[in-house]
Parts: sequence; C-alpha cells; structure tokens
Amino acid sequence: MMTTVQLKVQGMKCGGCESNVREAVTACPGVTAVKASHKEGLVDIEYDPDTAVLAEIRKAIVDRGFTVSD
Ligand SMILES: [Cu+2]
Repeated sequence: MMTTVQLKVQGMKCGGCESNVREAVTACPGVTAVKASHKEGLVDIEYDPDTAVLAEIRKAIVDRGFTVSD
C-alpha cells in the first residue's frame, strides 16, 4: 500500500529546479511518483513506506540545494 506526502520545498525557481527535485526524489528507493511545483513550492511524493525512508527523501532534496520546511 502506497503512502503520499506533501513537502514544502523552498528554492525552486523554474521547471529546471522541478526536474532537479523530481530526479533526486525518484532516485530514492521505494518512490513511485513525484510531482513538483515551483509556483506552489510543493512536492507531492507517493512511496512505499516499507521501502522508502522519508528522512532520506528529504535529505536527497536538501543535497540538491533546496530547503525542506515540512
Ligand atoms: Cu530553476
């Protein structure tokens, strides 16, 4: 069963940033879908909670230079 989470991500300014975030999150094990909006500053993630670790997903975004506020 999949879980969804919505993260507030600061620092995305264009479609390139969205792609950057999408790429980082998609590379995390257990992630099945990612939607990023730089206009809203939101990233919607669908993942398998048995496989994915939310802290690692957040870290993947931060490692690309963005700020995850929640
Ligand atoms: Cu950008």
